Amino acid sequence: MYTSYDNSSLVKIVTLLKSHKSEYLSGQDISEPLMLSRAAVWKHVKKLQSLGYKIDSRPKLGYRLTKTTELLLPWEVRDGLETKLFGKRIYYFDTINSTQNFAMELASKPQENGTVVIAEKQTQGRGRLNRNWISPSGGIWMSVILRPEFEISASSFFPIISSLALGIAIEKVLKIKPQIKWPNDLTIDDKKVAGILVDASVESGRIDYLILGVGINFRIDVKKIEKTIKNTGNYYGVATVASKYNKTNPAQLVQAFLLELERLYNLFLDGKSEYIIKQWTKRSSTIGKTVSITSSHDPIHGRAIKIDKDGALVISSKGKSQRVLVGDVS
Ligand code: BT5
Repeated sequence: MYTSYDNSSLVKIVTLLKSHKSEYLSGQDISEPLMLSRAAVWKHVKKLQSLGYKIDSRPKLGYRLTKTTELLLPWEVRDGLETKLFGKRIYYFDTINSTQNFAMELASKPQENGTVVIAEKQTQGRGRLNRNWISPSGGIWMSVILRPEFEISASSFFPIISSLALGIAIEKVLKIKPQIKWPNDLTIDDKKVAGILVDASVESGRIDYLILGVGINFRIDVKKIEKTIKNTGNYYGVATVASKYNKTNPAQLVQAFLLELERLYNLFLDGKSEYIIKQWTKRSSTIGKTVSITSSHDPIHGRAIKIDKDGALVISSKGKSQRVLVGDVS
């Protein structure tokens, strides 16, 4: 595991190499200011290379960083992150069962408000309703801890904020416009490109914490995942946001998402949910369509009219309108 508050020699070496991108730094140039032995510098450089940094190392010249890593290492996500709260602390794993589980262990501590947990791969990624979320490397699998000051009833609006934030971030960074399928799936060409899950802990009628889980198929093998999940609940095809030729670094998308999430979250706290609903509706593929909603109750068929201030979908069916808070839309 790596964290954003590690200030290890490894991080110091990356920072130094980044600030001298056009020139070689000798072993001594690095070892002296950081008070390391040259052997230690060499060991750290090897480690950085194994983490995906391309570092050119020449016998008489020294070391030069030619390409940064694609891994979502915490110091890479922090580098250029413009948020005030979200992502101040980041925990990173190569492999974990589920980022939601780890986030849950941290969530009761006040200093973890806004903390982000990221993994390269999950072995037991979770979807809603105990479904599985397939999480191979190449995706962005992350959880955000929030200790919100709003009422419990407002927590059902949080997936709306999150899906809108992710839609806007994907559009900004990748120049493609995903649609939002109620309640919180992001789709491209009607196939699922990202899923959102909110776990809440409530104590004596107040929200203790929320954990927002976001799974984004960033650069994954679509066919491989489709084969695995063809017969699972809420399956309707898989998409990926970046093709293998797209050079966008996933850290850029994480940064844009956290910034947008923070902006919308603050707007929500300021009572601007009407604005959020309007923006969400513009991107929604659900509103205005005839839909079927399946949940633990009887299926509902009708026309999706709007979402209300609680994030519930309002369906008009046989002349009556009905609010739905949970379910899958088809
Ligand atoms: C979701 O559930 O869409 C919520 C997914 C949340 C995943 C994140 S990853 C980080 C964090 N840590 C976790 O353990 N989870 C969160 P739901 O709407 O129930 O959709 C689940 C269904 O989506 C499955 O039954 C499959 O049909 C399909 N599915 C599974 N993996 C997928 C993938 N990678 N891409 C597209 N569809 C997938």
